[in-house]
Amino acid sequence: MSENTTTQTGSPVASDEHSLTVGADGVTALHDRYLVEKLAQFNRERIPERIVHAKGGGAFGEFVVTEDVSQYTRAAVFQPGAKTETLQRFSSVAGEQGSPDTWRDVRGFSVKFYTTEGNYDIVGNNTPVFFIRDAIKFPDFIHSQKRLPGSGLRDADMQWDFWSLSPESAHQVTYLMGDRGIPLSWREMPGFGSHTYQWINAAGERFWVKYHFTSNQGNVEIGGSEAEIIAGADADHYRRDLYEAIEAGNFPSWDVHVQVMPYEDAKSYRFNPFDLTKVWPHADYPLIKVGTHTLNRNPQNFFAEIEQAAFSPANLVPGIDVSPDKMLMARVFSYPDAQRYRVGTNYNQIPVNAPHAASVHSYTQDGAQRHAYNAPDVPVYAPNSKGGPVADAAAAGMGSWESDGALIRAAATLHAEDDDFGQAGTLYREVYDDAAKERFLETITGAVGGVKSPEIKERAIQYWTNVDATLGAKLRENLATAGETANESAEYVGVGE
Ligand code: HDE
Repeated sequence: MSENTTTQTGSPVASDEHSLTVGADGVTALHDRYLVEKLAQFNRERIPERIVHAKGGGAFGEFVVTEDVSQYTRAAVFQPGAKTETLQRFSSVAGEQGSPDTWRDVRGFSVKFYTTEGNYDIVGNNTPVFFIRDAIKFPDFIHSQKRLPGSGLRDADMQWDFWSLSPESAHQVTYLMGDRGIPLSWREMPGFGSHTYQWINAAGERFWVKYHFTSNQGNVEIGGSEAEIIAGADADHYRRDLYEAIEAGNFPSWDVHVQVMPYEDAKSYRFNPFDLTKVWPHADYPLIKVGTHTLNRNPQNFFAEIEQAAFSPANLVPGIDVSPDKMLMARVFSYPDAQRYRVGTNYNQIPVNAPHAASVHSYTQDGAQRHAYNAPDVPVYAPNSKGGPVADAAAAGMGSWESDGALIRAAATLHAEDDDFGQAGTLYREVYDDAAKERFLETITGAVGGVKSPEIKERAIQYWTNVDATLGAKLRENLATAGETANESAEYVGVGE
């Protein structure tokens, strides 16, 4: 037998079909407390969607360490044989909550590890690089990829104006306009931590690392026209694919690798290793396997467990720290700030965000929606002589780096081979085969073809000429012959972060 419907405070209610009225046809009584509660709760069902990465999906899983990387990090989550519960969320960047999954875009790849030393989050993407290298440009970048203030429409001119005036974007845009821009599913794409992070071993030695998640389902991509059909037929294609695969017991997995750079190499490496627009070629720093991450459990409640999931690069554990990447340092502020606004001050007490295997002892207290609290005899201040929790630098296992100088606003130091277009050109020339190059040209012809301003269009052609002169010439030729038709067939790029 099913249970009685109740109010939020647990008392049985009379009807889910009829409001309380004066006679069958009369006015509605305001003291129909259940009707009022039901409508009021309904009005408050939505929380602000994420400003970026609004559309997504996710699942729970397990990370198992199969190798020994203990010479690089003391983090418990990466010690040989360790098994850790995880939550992963995938997302598109620029589209809103209901936007089609298969719009061309970068995909978010966030993993929360519920480790014995506290939660550790890797909040990355399916590409190893990013569009910009200084956080101060991020809001402008995102504005240019979202919607015009007047019409509320996406706009190719804004996108290409920003990109062509921000040459550091070339490498990421080359990934985005390439096959990587539309995976067939979240299961069939790779993930990257993208930034350089710091690992610290038990002896206190420091290393720079980059994370790579290699899909055991392979990387499968689809073309623009197939993606458009799927977008129309099933806007939730990725979300459905992941959910159904897991329901069917077909658990997707990724092998987790790191590239490890000795601490001292950073100073003289040919690319600035803290520049998020650059990769470290594998020939310089090969992939070292760590373990395997498997998703094996669907959420029971999408809102409670996925929408309210709060990922942050600030969620670090002993033996892992950030690096001097200007983007990363700003993200450490931005994500918890976003969660306090989006979910609420005490968002870390919601079950999906609370640590599982570690316990919380802190001097923070109160605030909206507080659930957890200290025992009454725990002092509310530190330092104290009453046996309250004590901070311990050794236990925190923090990283560090040497830094000195006056406060200035300047670009980071260029290393020997740093330039904006070099690695983009290498990706296009050496990684893309002939067929991929053809598809790439077709995609950028459609995308640049959508630009109305001749000045911005010319700058966009120059941008691709800087990536590769032959590519630029072909694009110019295509746009000239396509003429007006290029405008009509412009591919919409749902690109963002
Ligand atoms: Fe994000 N980003 N981001 N980002 N990002 C957010 O956090 C931000 C960046 C990424 O599954 C927001 O909770 C700034 C790089 C993912 O819930 C926000 C900067 C990379 C997700 C935010 C960046 C990412 C986000 C939106 C420039 C890949 C989804 C709401 C410094 C390496 C996480 C929220 C999830 C989400 C800010 C750049 C990936 C606003 C300021 C680089 C996967 O806080």
